[in-house]
Order: sequence, then structure tokens, then C-alpha cells
Amino acid sequence: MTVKTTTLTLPEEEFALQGNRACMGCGLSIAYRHGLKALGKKTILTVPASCLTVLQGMYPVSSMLVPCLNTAFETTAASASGIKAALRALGKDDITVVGWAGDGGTSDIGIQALSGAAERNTDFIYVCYDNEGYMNTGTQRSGSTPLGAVTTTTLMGKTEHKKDMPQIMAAHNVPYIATVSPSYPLELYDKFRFAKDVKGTRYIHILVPCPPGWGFDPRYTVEMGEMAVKCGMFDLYEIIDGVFSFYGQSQRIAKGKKREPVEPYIRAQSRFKGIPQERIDSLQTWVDRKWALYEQMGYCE
Ligand SMILES: Cc1ncc(C[n+]2csc(CCOP(=O)(O)OP(=O)(O)O)c2C)c(N)n1
Ligand code: SF4
Repeated sequence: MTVKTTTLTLPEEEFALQGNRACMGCGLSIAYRHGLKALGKKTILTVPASCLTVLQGMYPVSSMLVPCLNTAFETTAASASGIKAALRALGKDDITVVGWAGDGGTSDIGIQALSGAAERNTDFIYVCYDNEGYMNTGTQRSGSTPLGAVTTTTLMGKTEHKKDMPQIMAAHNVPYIATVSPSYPLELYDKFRFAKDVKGTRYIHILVPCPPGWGFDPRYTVEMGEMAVKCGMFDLYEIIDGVFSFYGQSQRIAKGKKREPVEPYIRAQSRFKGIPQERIDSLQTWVDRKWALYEQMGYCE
């Protein structure tokens, strides 16, 4: 049995330093810091244009202690495949290759390269941090933006539901998938640590609360991530060789703990300001249907 990490056993070594350029309260900084702790120094990252490139800093100043290739928007998985092939040619098989991209760079523009790499079961970890929009360029809608959210390209609120990226990856039969949240950093750390030792394509999806893009006070980042999980808008699970299991707060819900309604979570964010009641009902139905499907699949007790 894998031993769970606690605040006492979490390694102290840092690879993402203080004083980075992320916004105050950015959920990505928490996730990045803990993810890199688990991946360790024998890691090469490839990152497309996104908030993460901003967080890392501009040459020659960087807040990072691991090498990173800044790549074109659509090429995260393709460049990761290339780095892996080059390392193999050099006989270096002890370095973890990681593509780390936003939801725009993953669910929209980078999906073709990712799908190809996953189908070939390329040996790398792909991380999608999902702040539910193209935030670095001022909050445009992505395929991962939820129904009803106002962005600069959905002024009346988005009219479609969010794309389910982890399930799209599940359809590729990759050996490891995990959904994680910076609100539960120790569990996030453990999922990254597990993924590091798996061979083949591993996919980790992080829901990243984003104070300016979602419209909430930066002090509530952790709480916002918890609310998302407690109401079932975002679920914590992993799929190991096709076997699905919930963990953490979502496991408690799967075991019978009552799910919170989505409305308080929606009302806490100004991107949903003025959202009509029928759209809140539609979001609730979307969550209820998702959980009914989990039950049908035998994932709940
Ligand atoms: C081909 C291409 N189109 C557009 C851009 C401009 N651009 C840079 S970052 C970005 C938004 C990225 O969104 P996402 O991947 O969700 O990451 P986030 O900014 O939210 O962290 C855009 C549109 C670009 N760099 N390259
Ligand atoms: S816009 Fe959002 S995701 Fe990007 S750095 Fe700021 S808080 Fe983080």
C-alpha cells in the first residue's frame, strides 16, 4: 500500500521559487509547487504560451529550478514526444518528461498532438491545469469554460457545458489518469508521485481556481477549489490501467455523503453574475447526471 504524504513527510526541497509572477492567490502556483516537489529535479518540462510561462518568468530571470522548453501553443505533446525520443537516443531513461499546459492549450488547440501521443502511449506525463478559460490573454472562453460563465468572448455567459477532458483521455486507454485540486495539495502531491513511476502516457487534470478570471477575492482560492469538489462540479478520481476509483472528498460523496448544491459555488464568483436561474438549474442537472452515470458504472457504494 502506498503511504499517504502528510505535512510532516512532504519534502522541503522547492523547484518553484517564491516571488514568481503569478497573480495573488493563483491556484496554479500551489499546484505547480507541489507537483514539482513530487516530480523532482530529474524532470524536463515543456510548456506552451499560458499563465505558466508568465509564472516562470522571463529569461534571464526565472523562478524555476528545472529545465523548461517554452513551446508553441499547439505543440506541447508533440514537443514532449520529441524530448522523450532525444533522451532515449542519448540513453537517458531516468528523466521524467512533462508537458504542462492550460485548458485552452489542452482541450482546444493542443488536443490533436495530445491525442496522437496518447494513442502511441508515449512515455511522458501530460498535465492540464484547468482555470476554465484563456486567462493569460484576458479571459476568453475555452472548451473547458462552464455553462453560464461570462468571459470577454461570452458576454452573455457561455451557452455550452464544459468539455470533459479526463474522460476524453480515458477513451485513449492510457495507463494513468488523475484529477487533482490545489485545495488538497498533499493528495495532489501523491498523485504526481504515483504518476512519475508509471510508464506510458499519464494524464493529470487540475482544476485551478483563478481569482481574476473567476471573480473572487484571492484569499478564497483554497475554499473555492473545495467548494467545486463538494458540489460535484469537479470530482477527484484516478484511473489506473482502466480501473476507476474516487479518492478524498469525492470518495466520501461516493460513499453516501451528501453533495452540496452547485448554487452557492456559482454565486461566489462574479463570472456568473446575473446568471439566469435556469442556467444554474442546468448546471445542477449536469452534475446530477454525471453522478447518476458514476452510480450506473458501479463507482459509488
Ligand atoms: C497559436 C497561438 N494562438 C494564440 C496565442 C495567444 N495566446 C497566448 S497564451 C493564450 C491563452 C492560453 O490559454 P490557456 O491554454 O487556457 O492557458 P492560461 O492562459 O489560461 O493559463 C493565448 C490565446 C498564441 N500564443 N499562439
Ligand atoms: S490569471 Fe488566473 S491562472 Fe493566470 S496567473 Fe492569474 S490567477 Fe493564475
